[in-house]
Amino acid sequence: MAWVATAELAAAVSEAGGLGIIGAGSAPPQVVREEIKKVKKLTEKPFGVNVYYMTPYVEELINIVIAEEVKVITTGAGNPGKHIPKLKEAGIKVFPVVASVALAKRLARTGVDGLIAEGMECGGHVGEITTMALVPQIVDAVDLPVIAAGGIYDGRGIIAALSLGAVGVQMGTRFVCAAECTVHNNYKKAIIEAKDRDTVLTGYRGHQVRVIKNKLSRCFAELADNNAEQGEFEKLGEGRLRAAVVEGDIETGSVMAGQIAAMVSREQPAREIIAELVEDVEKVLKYLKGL
Ligand code: TUI
Repeated sequence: MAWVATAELAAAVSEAGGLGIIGAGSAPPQVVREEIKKVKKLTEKPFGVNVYYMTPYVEELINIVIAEEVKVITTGAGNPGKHIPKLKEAGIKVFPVVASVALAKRLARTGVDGLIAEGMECGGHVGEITTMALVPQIVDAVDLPVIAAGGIYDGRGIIAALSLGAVGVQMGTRFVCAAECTVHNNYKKAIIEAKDRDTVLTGYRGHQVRVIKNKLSRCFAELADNNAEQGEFEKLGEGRLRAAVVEGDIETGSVMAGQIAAMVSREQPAREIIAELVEDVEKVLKYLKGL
């Protein structure tokens, strides 16, 4: 979660028993390095960094995670294949996010440690397949641990993911409303107030981004209706995530959130969210045994 998953949130999640991840997004490499240093001051637990492959800084970011001895990296929005040998040599666990079986199979041959199968219910940059359909296909296609992402809010979602063959889950949207998440309050409020049909896919074909509907998403829809060129989509989207996250511009900013935004009803500390998830999983298991 670029701009959203900062050091404070990553440290709080790791402290609470999860694996906190810093979202590098398209931030300048020096900013990411500072975030990494900040997490190290806040926790001794392992944490990860997500490298967004559409940033122009991929090479620098790879060198930074190696130099800072980050334990785990996840990758998104691209094929990290060429960097795997270098990362593995440095002893880093690598979990690329994949949205298709083809890329999962390709990356499985490169020595990655596992894959994150992300369905299109999630917020931000998405693929085309839902979590329910994608996870079992990837589980069957590779001999690696698979983590499910997209559309997971509570114990029901976690058990569903495990039933599909995943060994764990990645959650974003619910943690945007964690107390430790430093996004602008307007951003959290937009998620808390969202209803089931309030997110929409925006952007150029093949580069779809899920956001909460607003003036910006309507402008994107207009571009799509007019068959605009990719460059026009890029121009409209420039700086819009930062505007929403930092300035709280939720009307003309890009309020990235997944479809489970509708289930988020309040801000909670990360520790409370994780404790609630664990308790909820036990409850769902009991329910299933009673069927
Ligand atoms: O990366 C994400 N989600 C993100 S990154 C992000 S930052 C951003 N900032 C401004 C505008 C747009 C985005 C917001 N959300 N998720 C991981 C993800 N990766 N989802 C889908 C994929 C993916 C898609 C295609 C991974 C690989 C892929 O393959 C490309 C290829 O080369 O085969």
